[in-house]
Amino acid sequence: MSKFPKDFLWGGATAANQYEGGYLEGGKGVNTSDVMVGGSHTVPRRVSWKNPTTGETGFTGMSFGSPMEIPEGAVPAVLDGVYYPSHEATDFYHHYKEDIALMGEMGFRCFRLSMNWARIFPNGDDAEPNQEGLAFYDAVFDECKKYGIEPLVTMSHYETPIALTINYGGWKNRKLIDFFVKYAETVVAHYAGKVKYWLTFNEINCMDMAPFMAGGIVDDTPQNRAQGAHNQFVASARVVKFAHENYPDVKIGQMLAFGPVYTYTCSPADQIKALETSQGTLFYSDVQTGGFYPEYRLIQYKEQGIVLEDCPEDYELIKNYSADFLSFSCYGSATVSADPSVGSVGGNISMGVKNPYLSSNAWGWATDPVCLRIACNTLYSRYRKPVWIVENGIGWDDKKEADGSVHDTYRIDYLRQNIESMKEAILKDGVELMGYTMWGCIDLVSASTGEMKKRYGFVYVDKDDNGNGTLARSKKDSFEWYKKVIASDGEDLD
Ligand code: BGP
Repeated sequence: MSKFPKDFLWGGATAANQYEGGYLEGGKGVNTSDVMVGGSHTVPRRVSWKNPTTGETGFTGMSFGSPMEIPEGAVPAVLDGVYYPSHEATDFYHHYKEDIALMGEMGFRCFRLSMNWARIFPNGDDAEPNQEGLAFYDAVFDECKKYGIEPLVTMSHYETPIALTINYGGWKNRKLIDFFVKYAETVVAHYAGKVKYWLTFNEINCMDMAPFMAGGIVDDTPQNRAQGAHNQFVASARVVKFAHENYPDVKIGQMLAFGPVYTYTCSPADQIKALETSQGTLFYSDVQTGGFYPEYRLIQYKEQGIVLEDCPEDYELIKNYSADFLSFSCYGSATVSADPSVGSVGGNISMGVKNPYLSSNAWGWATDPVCLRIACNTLYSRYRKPVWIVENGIGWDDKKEADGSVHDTYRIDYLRQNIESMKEAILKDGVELMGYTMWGCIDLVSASTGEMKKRYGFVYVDKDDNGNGTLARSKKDSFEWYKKVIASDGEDLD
């Protein structure tokens, strides 16, 4: 048998902060992604700030090797005359009918999108939700239903209402737990019957690399990262509890940024390096999906003098209400070396050394088609819970021809090999894999660089890095190819 299961959830993935646009429309508040300007693969993205008393303005890095430093008295802020890629993004807000129709045409069974927290609770701590925001997603889910598309909804994908950063310090503050849980309970209840699958935080382990993106935290210290992660774990567990007690059909999943870790050589020192690097990621799934705080992390906290603001009930919640399934993004593997002279190269969030067996795209992300099988096995065997690949794909500076076509053979080749790898995970290894949503199915803004030219989609969107373009949609060659893949349940990959 060379087919995927009939109920396999084929589809694509997006995120509000990179796709939706509609900045301040329909009562939406400002969020952390709204203050991020664009960069490139050599220039890191920055955050704009303003001192409300003196009027002074400026820009700062936001991790990924460019530390966040905002002067005393200043706060992250949207500045006049500055271009912010997320404000319009690729305008799903006004194109959702057209886009969902294209997804329907490809035969999508699932569409992963995120809900913009500040569209529902504009300041994060509002007493009542914004009805216009709720109505927007109602319309989106109704549209999905027309095509038989199951939504998979991330509650927070790299955005936090900016007022929660300014007034509370972001996720380092335990008060955020209550605000998030209120938001989550509101949307789970409101969309009951329309949305079955939810993810609480996108790539929760990004807290260790970019806490402003992951948790609206400006003062980036090991203590604040640890507290921010802890607070998100507790919030996730409370959401699982709420869903289990009130909406037994609803499933709440974890979302982890994951890539198998390879050793550069077979030296024992490299194996230890790989073990420790893996622990850095698996800590997040051990807690959220496994339900336990692993000893290796607690020992580290002790050594670093990190003391969590917690209470015994936190650990009871974490243990009793772990995630129903484990979803993850996987763009490739990371290769590590214990020898600093080997040098490092950038990768998807995590750094690694160059693997001589793998090729990379223009942004230096190594592509490793077989690693999905390894990733599925590692995560499934560790927790014995269903897994779901909710991001995978290849960023490319696609060229649109005069007739609107895009010949993205490289994308088809990449996806074919990745799909073969998943197929082996299911058919040879028996992994319970729920679905596959390719990242950025309709072109959108890059999270790491803010660029438009790092495109992932089956559908090209006419927009450039400076915000110019008609936003017209056109099908790439991969569109028809993916349609055929889905229609044949993954059998026809030619
Ligand atoms: C993941 C994020 C996404 C997405 C993707 C591709 O880490 O969850 O938001 O953007 O990576 O990254 P990029 O957009 O930087 O190419």
